[in-house]
Amino acid sequence: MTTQQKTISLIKQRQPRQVLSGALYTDPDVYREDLAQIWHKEWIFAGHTFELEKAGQFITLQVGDFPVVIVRGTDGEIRAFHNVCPHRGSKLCNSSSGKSAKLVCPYHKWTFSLEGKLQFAGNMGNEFDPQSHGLKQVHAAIVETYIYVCVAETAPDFEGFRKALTPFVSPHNLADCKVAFESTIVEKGNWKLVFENNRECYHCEGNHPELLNSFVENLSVAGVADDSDPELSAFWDRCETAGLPSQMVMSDNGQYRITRIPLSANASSYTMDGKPAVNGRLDKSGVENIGALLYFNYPSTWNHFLGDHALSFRVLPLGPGETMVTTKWLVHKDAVEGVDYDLTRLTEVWIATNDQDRRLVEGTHAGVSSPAYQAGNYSAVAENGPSQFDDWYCNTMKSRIAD
Ligand code: 3BY
Ligand code: FES
Ligand code: FE
Repeated sequence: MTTQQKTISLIKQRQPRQVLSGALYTDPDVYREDLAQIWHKEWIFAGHTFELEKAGQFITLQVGDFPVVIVRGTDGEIRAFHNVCPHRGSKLCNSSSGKSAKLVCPYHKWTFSLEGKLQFAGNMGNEFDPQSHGLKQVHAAIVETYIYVCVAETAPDFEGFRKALTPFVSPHNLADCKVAFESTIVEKGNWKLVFENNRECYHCEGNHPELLNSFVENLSVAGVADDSDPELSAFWDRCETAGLPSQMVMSDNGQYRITRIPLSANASSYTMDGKPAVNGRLDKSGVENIGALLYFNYPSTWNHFLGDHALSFRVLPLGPGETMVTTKWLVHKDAVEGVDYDLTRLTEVWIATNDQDRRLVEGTHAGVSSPAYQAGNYSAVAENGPSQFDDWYCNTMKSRIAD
């Protein structure tokens, strides 16, 4: 049986609302197919434009098998390249971010312009044509400071997502932001467990005391709310009247969802007391309590936009049982640490929450690795989110692997 046949037969065994079987989380062949059919084909969130403010600033990331570098050119354009030297294949940039006038390969010092052209290659003889040895470009697309990359030869449509997201995020003025703090953790669990965990708050009551100072579970989080909840409708109306699109939007295939949710009664931010962490506001709506605008885009990101700051989360798979989660706390670029915000106060809730989620994911990965694990069923009340994620995953894999 090929890895494709094995993967698709496991996927086809899944019943509606059933949790995935153990092999779908742990089998290295399934992981290979997850990379081939999803991570190597989809648009993946890489970072924010304001992390690459000046020419020569770069960030790197690993998209499955593909090392990628993203750099701002001297012409101001942001480009993504395969982070692989066309000489003998060395990785070009090894740090996760930096600034450099040229991209110089550490091995034999081939030197590339910020636009990817080979400008120097010593001792290559007269026949050698530098023009045909430039860096290989990777698709890049930007929406509201979010840089997405796609390592496939042909990238899927980005415009539908761009059109959906832009009106929601644009009032939050992310272009005026900076990264106040960034954390990267490695969770010893499959990437699908990380996203399933993110898609429900059934576990919040028992695990996230800090987050629950402000977060309240809401059906629209799961992407199943109709507008029959009068409190939610009133909240959406209030925000939309003030120029903040809020009512839930979900893509037809379930890959992305955008919605605004109210926070608990006296909270407007993810802090221990629920009060803002940052002086000043990102939005200009004038509405005091705008709750949290949430967006996820499978397979690589979920996000929260509050009145005073925003949070982006990036998920990258490192192996069948290892996933990297990078969190960025975004504040207005003029906000001064220690004056306009206290870094501990800004970050403590989600640092604690991420660590709690890491432990849940790791415990679940260990459990689903047991030969005794049998796939259970999601709650019809509290677990629509992870069930929706699994539907998207299974449907996407089915549509790409012929049987
Ligand atoms: O528990 C979590 O990871 C988060 C909280 C906000 C959305 N999600 C349910
Ligand atoms: Fe990059 Fe040789 S591998 S210069
Ligand atoms: Fe959680």
